[in-house]
Amino acid sequence: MARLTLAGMLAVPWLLLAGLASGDAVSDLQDAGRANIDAQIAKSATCTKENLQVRREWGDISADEKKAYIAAMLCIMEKPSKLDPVQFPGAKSRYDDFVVVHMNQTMTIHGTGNFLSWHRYYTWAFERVLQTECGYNGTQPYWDWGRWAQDPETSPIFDGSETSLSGNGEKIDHKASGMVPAGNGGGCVLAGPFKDMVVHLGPVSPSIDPAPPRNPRTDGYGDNPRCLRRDISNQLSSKFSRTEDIVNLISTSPDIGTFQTVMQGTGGFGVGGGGMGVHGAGHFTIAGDPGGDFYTSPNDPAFWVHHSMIDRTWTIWQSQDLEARTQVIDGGTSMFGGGRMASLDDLVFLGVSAEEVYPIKELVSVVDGPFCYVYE
Ligand SMILES: [Cu+2]
Repeated sequence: MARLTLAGMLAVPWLLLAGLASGDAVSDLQDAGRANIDAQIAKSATCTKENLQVRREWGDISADEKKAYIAAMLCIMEKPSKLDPVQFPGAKSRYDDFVVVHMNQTMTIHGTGNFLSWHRYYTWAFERVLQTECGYNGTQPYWDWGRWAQDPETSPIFDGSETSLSGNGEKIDHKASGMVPAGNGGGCVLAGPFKDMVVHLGPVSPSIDPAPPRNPRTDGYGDNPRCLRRDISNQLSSKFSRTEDIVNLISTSPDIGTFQTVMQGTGGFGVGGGGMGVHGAGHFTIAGDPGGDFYTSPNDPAFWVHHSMIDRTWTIWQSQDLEARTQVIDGGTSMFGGGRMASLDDLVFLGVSAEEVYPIKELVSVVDGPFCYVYE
């Protein structure tokens, strides 16, 4: 706690300076680190200026680009699953394959040393499947939480229009669920491209009132067809994922352990506490079912813009000092402890979502290993 309070105090003069500069303070940090990434590209044998992909914010891409991304997602929701239907009867589509791999590994990829690298590879694998199996020509967009923190419901991501990722759920009478406040929706998503989406897997760890129907199987892999529900509001985003929260996270985390812990939330919702962290704030701003379910959250189509922003934030943090901040991880191998410390040589498996298995050390740079992309 003392360290976080101190970090908060150190951030104050920085924020005052940032406030005077034009533009977004997170983008300023991104721009400041870009030369370091460009220098790395110049030395790379696999990632060059020619094959470099650029990921952009949802609000900064054109209507046609948004529609192409949405169409590719709808396309992989139509492609058959590659998983065994006896073992995973609820996995109906290629999209569901990604949900299953996350469900399978939930306990060993959160609050662990591989959290950031695992989700980087996972988001990249999803982007690649959109490109290779559904002819998508674009890249994975991201959701800049700070840009829309005061009113996510009217953001171009969640405004319910045909160029959004669908909007809030229908407003229903409901209560808070654990740490998740009752938002402005709670019911089925009724507008936008994903209004007819059918969720099959889970729930496993739902955090929405009323609770979704139970899965026919205790492991959540059974078929449990239901609507997509959301419960969006600004209650968390306006407190925990503002631009200044992101800047604070990036500029006051001296090491990877601090960075990933503060990002994932350290509890302590008062002044100086880590609160929900930008990771939890993003997930529980979407909320609902499956968005608020720790295991099945990737089943909400907005998962990917959120995790792309997680990855962007990590990339910006790394780019401030690439030498010291690339080949470093911290943490164990199990969420509940009891495992050993994670190692850069630990392998990341994504089952049928990605054929290649990489050690973490090849997944820590956005311009090395399988990756060749930057954020703008
Ligand atoms: Cu996850």
